[in-house]
Amino acid sequence: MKPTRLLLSLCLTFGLTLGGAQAQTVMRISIATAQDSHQGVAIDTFAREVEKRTDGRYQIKTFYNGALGGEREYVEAVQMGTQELALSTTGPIPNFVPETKILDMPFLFRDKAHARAVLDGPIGAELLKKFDGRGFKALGWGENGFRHMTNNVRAIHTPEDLHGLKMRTMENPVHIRAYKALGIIPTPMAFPEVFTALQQGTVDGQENPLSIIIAGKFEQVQKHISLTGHVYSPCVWLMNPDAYAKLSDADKQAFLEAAIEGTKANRARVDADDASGVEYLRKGGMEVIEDVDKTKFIAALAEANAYFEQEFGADNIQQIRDFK
Ligand code: EAX
Repeated sequence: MKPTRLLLSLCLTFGLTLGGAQAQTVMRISIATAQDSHQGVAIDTFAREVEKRTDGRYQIKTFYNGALGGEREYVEAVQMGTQELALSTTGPIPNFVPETKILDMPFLFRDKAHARAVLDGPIGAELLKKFDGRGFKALGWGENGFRHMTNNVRAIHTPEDLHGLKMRTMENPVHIRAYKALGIIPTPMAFPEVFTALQQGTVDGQENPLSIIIAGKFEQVQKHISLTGHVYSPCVWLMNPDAYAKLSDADKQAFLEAAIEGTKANRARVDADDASGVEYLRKGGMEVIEDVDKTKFIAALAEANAYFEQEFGADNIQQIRDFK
């Protein structure tokens, strides 16, 4: 029996298919790194969990390697509503939600356990609320990892070894101020351009977690890495607030839980990369400096830290440092 025009128009109006099943809503999420990475496994898990937890009402199309632009571009797209979801590091986030800048301070976190506890606790929850009203619904925190210095000029043992190096940085004002204090010549650049810039010598080096260095195959274009661990880099799950508001309460919960599952997979991959990364990069031909005296780097940042205490509040910084 041919469906009547009325039946067809009712289906189109209410998003129903002729079989009666509800039509699927397709959303997009993107990252700047490869699918085979700690961020790739995060969004793949998220996509799978959303579809499972919404009984297929939502399909999440995943995009990798900056296919939808660098982090700043796709974060803007989520804010404008031309893209529903993103997983971004806090690199470009200070341009949208300045309150998060405190998280980007060098040597703020003792280790990953400390950073994860802060982000998963009341301090992290309070910062997620700061995204409201700024054009985002922040679904939760993820992880990029502790950042390390790589370059093609010299092995980095002390801050003095950094003097004069032209290093790519994220477009992050906290990082840029800190790295200048270390004597670096910072060159802010979107991540998709970094490999070529290193290959062509436009910059001497860059800084990123082992997970990024491995996924980005930087051992092919960088000779030296020093495990400075100078900054802990969070990720954040972002959703366009109008897209979030349209979800039923049950589906809102499904998206929040999917982000939690995505972060579990993300953090597990960071732990795996941290465990195997040094040997992997050595085998890939990099000189790895593991015994970095961090106290010298912290001392060289004294002036920058004094500025950060003024900007973020010494008490707020201490509250994070003391969090157990
Ligand atoms: O997701 O831009 C960066 O350096 C970030 O750490 C990351 O690689 C992009």
